[in-house]
Amino acid sequence: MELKNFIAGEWVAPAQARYVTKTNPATGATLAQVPLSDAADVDRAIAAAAAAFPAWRRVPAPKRGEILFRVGRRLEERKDDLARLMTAEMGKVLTEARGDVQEAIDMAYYMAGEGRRSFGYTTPSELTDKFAMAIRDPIGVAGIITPWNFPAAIPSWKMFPALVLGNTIVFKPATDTPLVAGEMVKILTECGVPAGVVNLVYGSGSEAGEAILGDPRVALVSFTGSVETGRHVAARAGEGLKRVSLELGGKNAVIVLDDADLDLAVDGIVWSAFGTTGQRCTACSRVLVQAGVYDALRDRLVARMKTLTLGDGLEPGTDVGPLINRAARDRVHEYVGIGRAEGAVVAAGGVPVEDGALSAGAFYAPTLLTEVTPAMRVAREEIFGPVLSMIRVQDLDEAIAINNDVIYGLSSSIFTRDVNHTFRAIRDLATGIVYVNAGTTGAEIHLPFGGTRGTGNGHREAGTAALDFFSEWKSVYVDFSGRLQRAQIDS
Ligand code: UN1
Repeated sequence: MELKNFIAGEWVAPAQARYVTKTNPATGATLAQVPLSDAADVDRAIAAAAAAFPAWRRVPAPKRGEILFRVGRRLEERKDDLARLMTAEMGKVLTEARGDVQEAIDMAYYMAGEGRRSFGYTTPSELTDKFAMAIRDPIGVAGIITPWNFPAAIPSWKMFPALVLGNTIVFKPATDTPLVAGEMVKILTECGVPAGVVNLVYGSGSEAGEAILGDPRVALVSFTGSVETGRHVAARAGEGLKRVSLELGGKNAVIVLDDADLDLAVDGIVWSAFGTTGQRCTACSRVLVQAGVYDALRDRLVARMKTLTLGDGLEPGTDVGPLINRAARDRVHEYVGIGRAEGAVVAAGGVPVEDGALSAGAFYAPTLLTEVTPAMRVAREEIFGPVLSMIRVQDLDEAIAINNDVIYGLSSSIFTRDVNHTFRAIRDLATGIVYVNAGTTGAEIHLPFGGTRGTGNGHREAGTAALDFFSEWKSVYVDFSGRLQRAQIDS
C-alpha cells in the first residue's frame, strides 16, 4: 500500500514516486510504502497552510475548540484500533499503545477547553482614560516534526494547541510511524478541520524536514527528536528567525536512598526503564543507589527482569516489545559493548534475541549494567533502549551532583521516605520534571513538559506552557480621552 500526503484537503501522491518500506518491528511484515516527499511536495503543503491561515485565525476560538472536543470523542471511539495499528508499526505493547492514544485524548479535551480560555489579561494604564490589555494572537504556519516513539501523543501535544490558537500546520511525522499519523489527520478532517489547515507530508528529515526549515512562510517549528538533529533544526530555524521549540534527549536517573521502599523502587525503575523498550525520552537509564542498598536493589532488579516476557506487543502476556528497527537494536548492543569495555558488569541481558517467534524482529534483552561510574559513556549518553546503568553513591548530595552532571535535564526521580531528602531533591534536581516515589515516566498533559540544558531550548510543551509557544502576545492600548496623551513624557 502506497501512502499519500494530505495537502489542501486532498490525499495526493508525492511528486516523485519514491517510497521507503515500512515494516512491523516485531515480525518484519511489510505494512506500507511511505512517500519520500521532496521540496516540491513540501512547497505545496506550506502554500496550502499559508492560504488557509487568514480564515482559520478568524474562526472563533471556542469553535476551534469544539472541533477538538469532537476529535477527543473520535479518538476515544477509535482508541483500540489506533492502539493496535500503533503496536504493529512501532512495537510498544498494546497497553502502552492505548496509553499513548489516551494521552492524545486527554490533550484534545484539554486544548478544546482552551478555546474558551486562552486567557490574556487586562491591566491598568498609567494614563487616565486609557485601557490596556494583552491578548494572544496566532502566529501562522507551524512546522510540526515528530518522532516515532509516541505516534499519537506527541503529534497531539503539538497540533492541538497549535490549532486551538488559530495556527495552520505542515505535519511531518517520522517515516517509521506513518500509519497512526495518517489516521490522526483523517480524524482531524472528519471532525471539521477545514481544508489546508492541517497538511501531512511524509518524508525524510534531510529532504522534507529541510524544506520546512528553510521556508520563510513557516513561522514556527516544533521538533521532538535527537540532540544532533535538534541543534541543526535550531540553527536553520534561527537563520529564518523562526520561533522554535525543541524536545530532545534525556539521561534520566532514579535515585534510591537507603531509607527507600525497595519493592516500590523496583516497580518504578522496571516500568520506567523497560516500558516502551526504553525508547522514551523520559525513560530511566541510570539508577543512583546509596551504598547501603546497592546489592539488595541489584538482586531484586535482576530477579524482576527475569520475569519480563519479550515479544510482539500484540500478544497478551508480552511485557517488552521490540526496538523500532534492527539498526536501533544494533546500536543498543554496541553501547552494551562500550559499557563492558569501560568496566561495567552485565548483570542481566546484554544480548539481541532472535529465537523462534522473535527471529524476524528487533528484540533486545532488557539489560542491567552494574558497577557503572559517572564518567563512563553508558552513564552519560542517551542509549534509547532497554539498558539500565547502576551507579553507587554515598549520599543524597552525591546523587544530586551526578544526576545534574550530564548534558540532559528532562526527568529525574527519588525514592525515599524522608521528607527532608524529598524537598532537598525537589529543590536541587536540575531537570524539567521531578518525581518522588515514582519512576521517571508518566508526565500528565496539563503540566509543562520539557527539560533543562541539552534536552531543549527552554520551551515547554503541554499545559498552559504550550499556549505560550503557539501564540504571540499582542499588547493593545485603547485611549478614550479624546486628546493626545503621551506615555513617559513629563507634562
Ligand atoms: C517522550 O518520551 O518523548 O512522560 C514522551 C511520559 C509520557 C511522554 C513521553 N507521558 O513518559
